Amino acid sequence: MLLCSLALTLVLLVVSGIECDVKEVCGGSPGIPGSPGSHGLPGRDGRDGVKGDPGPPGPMGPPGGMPGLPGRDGLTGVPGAPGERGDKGERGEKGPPGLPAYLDEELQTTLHDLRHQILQSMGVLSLQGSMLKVGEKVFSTNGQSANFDAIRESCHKLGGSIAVPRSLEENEAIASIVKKHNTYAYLGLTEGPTPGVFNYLDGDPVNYTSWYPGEPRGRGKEKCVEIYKDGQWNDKNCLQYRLTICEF
Ligand code: MAN
Ligand code: CA
Repeated sequence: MLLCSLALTLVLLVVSGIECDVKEVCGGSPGIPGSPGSHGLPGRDGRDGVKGDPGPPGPMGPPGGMPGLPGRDGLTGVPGAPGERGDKGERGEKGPPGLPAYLDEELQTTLHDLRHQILQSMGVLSLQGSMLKVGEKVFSTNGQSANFDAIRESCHKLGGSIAVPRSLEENEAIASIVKKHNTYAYLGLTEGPTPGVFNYLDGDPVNYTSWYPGEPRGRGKEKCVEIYKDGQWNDKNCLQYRLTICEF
């Protein structure tokens, strides 16, 4: 107890800064806190706050405003179907008179070029054995065999006709093709109403023949003519398969 009072007095003395003699005193326990004081006066206004977010859009206004401006043009549509062909126009006016052909340089150049190209083509075809030229005629085969009517038809479709020799030279040319293909060929000749009398297909009577000895001997029963490898002819029925040789 003595120690306690001494200590307290010392503390009090040091806190108050007053020097005094140490006395032997001891206090009681602390009392209960007093009630809070009344509220102070309101403080001054604070500074302005930061600006708030924009509010939601307002409700639509009443009708009756001016109509808006027209919108922009739409995209271009897909093209329509082509129209029907128009009527043929009238014939144009006659042009000015042209140059005589022999003075027309462009025409002469074209003719020269065409002649050259035709000769080139014929040279190649001859070398390949695809055509055989005799005078004005050209003989050619596709290497296929067929009956007389079929051969006539295929030659006609190509703008030619079934080969028929009208001279020894032409006969030899056709015979050389027959020899090469080792197949007899029909010729462009048929027997007329008179047995043993043969005509070209245009009806003209034949003026060159190369009958095998003893032929024709079909006497109306063999209306077509075949040519052998040696160039001699035999009258024959028209339904055999013989080499197609055309002339142009
Ligand atoms: C067969 C046929 C006839 C031909 C005689 C010749 O019968 O080819 O066309 O005249 O042979 O013997
Ligand atoms: Ca015969």
